[in-house]
Amino acid sequence: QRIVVLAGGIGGARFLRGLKEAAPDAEVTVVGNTGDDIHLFGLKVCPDLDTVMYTLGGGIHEEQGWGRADETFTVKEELAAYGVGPDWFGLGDRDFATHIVRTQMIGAGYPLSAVTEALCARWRPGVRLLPMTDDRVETHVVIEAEDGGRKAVHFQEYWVRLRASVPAQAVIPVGAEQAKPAPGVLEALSEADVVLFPPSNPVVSIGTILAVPGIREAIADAGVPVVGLSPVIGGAPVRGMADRMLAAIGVETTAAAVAGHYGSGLLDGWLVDTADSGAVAEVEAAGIRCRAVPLLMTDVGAAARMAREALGLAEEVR
Ligand code: GDP
Ligand code: FO1
Ligand code: CA
Repeated sequence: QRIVVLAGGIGGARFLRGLKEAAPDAEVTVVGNTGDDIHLFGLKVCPDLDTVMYTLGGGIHEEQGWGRADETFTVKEELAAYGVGPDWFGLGDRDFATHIVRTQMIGAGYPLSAVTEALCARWRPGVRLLPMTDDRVETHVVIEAEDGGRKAVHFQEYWVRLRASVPAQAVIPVGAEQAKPAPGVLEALSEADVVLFPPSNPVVSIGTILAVPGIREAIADAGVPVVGLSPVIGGAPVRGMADRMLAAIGVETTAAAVAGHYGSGLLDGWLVDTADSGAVAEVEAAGIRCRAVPLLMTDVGAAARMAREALGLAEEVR
């Protein structure tokens, strides 16, 4: 079975770990979000690709959900001693090595997809990890400026420096319109037996991937079941700032509203948490098959049960 998963960082990665347990013989291709990528200290950092790679490869900081286990911060301290910022983004020493290898290869002319494959030769995530595009796409968030006007900041500045403490007025995937899907993305979608949307951020993870021209069309053209899992439980994201991002695009923070945002033109099936069983009828009325099952990824076993439910729902709608 060939499964394609559109993934952000933590929500995507933890789901994928469950999917690998639930479908050990499946050939899984992950299309990863690169809109969160940021250039710091001359290095290219790809948080969502790295979160997937480290989580599936056994290098992740488990509690934090991003970055490396057993991390140290000597380089960060030395940069601070030079007064070289930004000081609000925490890059650890082990993680720095990844960004150095990546930046060096890109400087030598390799596209991000080839670089990601090279990094995965070490981590062996057990899935084919593709960036959504080799082109530069950067998610920016429009917020109120000090002078009362508007300004756009990088998504990482909005989330990590500002902790999403101010409302987002708009979310813009800068460069997405001109971006091309990375090699292998459209091919994987055309050969897929099922497409899954893990409980990733619907705006700045899956929404950004879908903003790359050709990807949404390839999903529809594949003609196979498309099943998603809600990242929203009981009217709030399980973690992160999805509520702020959804408000910026005028979508309510409910499991049903997220399904409606994707729409029946894209989604065939949708899983909501048992706490949201009241939303099942509303989602089904919108033409999307819906089931309420436990959706908290408390451990790999729980994530595997979610993956089995998603694959089961895919068979129901096939
Ligand atoms: P990010 O790039 O690290 O923000 O990760 P993703 O975009 O892949 O996933 C973020 C989303 O995952 C957030 O909106 C969370 O609500 C959701 N999420 C995290 N943990 C869980 C969980 O255990 N269950 C569900 N249903 N959603 C989760
Ligand atoms: N998230 C934070 O909240 N603070 C950080 O200092 C931080 C550093 C960081 C470094 C590498 C990396 O791969 C991820 C990192 N993250 C950090 C997570 C990241 O900003 C976000 O959680 C995702 O991009 C949100 O989708
Ligand atoms: Ca992300």
